[in-house]
Amino acid sequence: MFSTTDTIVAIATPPGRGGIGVVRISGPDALPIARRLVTHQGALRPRHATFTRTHAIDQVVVTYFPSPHSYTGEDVVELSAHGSPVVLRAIVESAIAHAARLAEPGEFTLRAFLNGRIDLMQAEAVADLIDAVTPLQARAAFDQLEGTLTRAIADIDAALFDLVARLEASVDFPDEGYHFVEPATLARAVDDLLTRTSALLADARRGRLVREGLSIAIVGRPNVGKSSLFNALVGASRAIVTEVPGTTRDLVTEVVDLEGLRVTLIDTAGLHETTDRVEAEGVSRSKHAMAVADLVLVVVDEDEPQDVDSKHLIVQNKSDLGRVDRGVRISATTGAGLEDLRRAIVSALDFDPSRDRPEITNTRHIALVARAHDALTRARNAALADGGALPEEFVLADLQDARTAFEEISGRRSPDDLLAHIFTRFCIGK
Ligand SMILES: Nc1nc2c(ncn2[C@@H]2O[C@H](COP(=O)(O)OP(=O)(O)O)[C@@H](O)[C@H]2O)c(=O)[nH]1
Ligand SMILES: [Mg+2]
Repeated sequence: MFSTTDTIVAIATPPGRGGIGVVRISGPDALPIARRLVTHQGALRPRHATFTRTHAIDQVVVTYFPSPHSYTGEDVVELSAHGSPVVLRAIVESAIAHAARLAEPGEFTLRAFLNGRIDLMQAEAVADLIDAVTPLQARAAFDQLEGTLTRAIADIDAALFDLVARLEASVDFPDEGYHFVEPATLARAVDDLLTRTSALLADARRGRLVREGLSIAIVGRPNVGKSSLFNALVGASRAIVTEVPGTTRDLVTEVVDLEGLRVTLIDTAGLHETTDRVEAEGVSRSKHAMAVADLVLVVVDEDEPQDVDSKHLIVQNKSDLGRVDRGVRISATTGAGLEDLRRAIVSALDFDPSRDRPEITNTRHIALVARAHDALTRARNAALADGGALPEEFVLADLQDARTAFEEISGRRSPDDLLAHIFTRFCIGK
């Protein structure tokens, strides 16, 4: 990809103005470069904040993290200045003038991975943590950063390694005259591994829901209170509400935290016949939103026939007016029933926010665990085939496939294009 031995620099805080802004320098020359940027003459004590000035514009607090006890594992210096883009850019430019290179997106975290500070799952968790919208998403990412999934995978892989080693011994020393691993014992050992990978996969759907979030479209006839419900769920007056039918013409979307899930809520123009060209376009967009949404809330305000499938949840609005009883009764204007609706939504998604948080959330990890699971299934079948008559090599090949999948999850086996794919998702400075 790019050099991993030079010294890189970037603004680590988000673009724009803020109370403070941080410039991070990492690499073999981080310390000498940083020292040339500031007026402070004495040594920079490791992990101590030193208040000084830059030769350019601002006062700064400089902190030196010597290798290997730093984010990247290399020598790192962080300079905290006032959060002014002009000041921060000036610091970065001086560092570049002293032979640092502007970092690529995710390059600090890539170095942390390449230097063995974190594995690939943890690097991906950093990106997930930064992108988190709900506390549940942040917690799931943080668990992975702390190594919960790393340990779960490592435990399975260690047992797998042990089995492979014993099988290889029995293949390499056939003259010993006996099986190191009896077929039945072998099948039982593989079964145990299968149970453990299944347990990880059991969490996968919920995990993906947490990490990726979902979209919910609000549909219904004009004036039933779709926009009012949208605003009530968003907790702000985002969509225009009037008693004039056909007020909402375009899709209005907002991301909300619904019982810990990241939900993209879509208010639609609703579904009705119209000759108005703008409204007709709105109706066609509503249909599209309905088709792609994970869940559709069909808002009604009186008894009307509805086609309902499992993707649809009937919401009877204007319960304050005391009309008929259908589906979940709410009043978007008084807020009555909104808690019930939130619960009905997560239960329609078969999601229980009170249960333990999912261990595995990332599609890449899920796909690889599934691949390992398939390989283990083949291994067990090979072990039991013909009453254990099949040579160990067959079982061994399948077990090796499973190991390869686990190694790709942790990044011990990590082709360049995979790394590029993962790390370009990061922002510059991370
Ligand atoms: N009484 C009562 N009126 C409501 C309720 N929800 C919406 N409305 C009113 O119904 C009208 C249409 O609401 P709006 O949200 O624009 O409906 P939309 O066309 O489906 O988006 C407005 O006058 C709202 O104030 C409710 O729960 N109770
Ligand atoms: Mg509306």
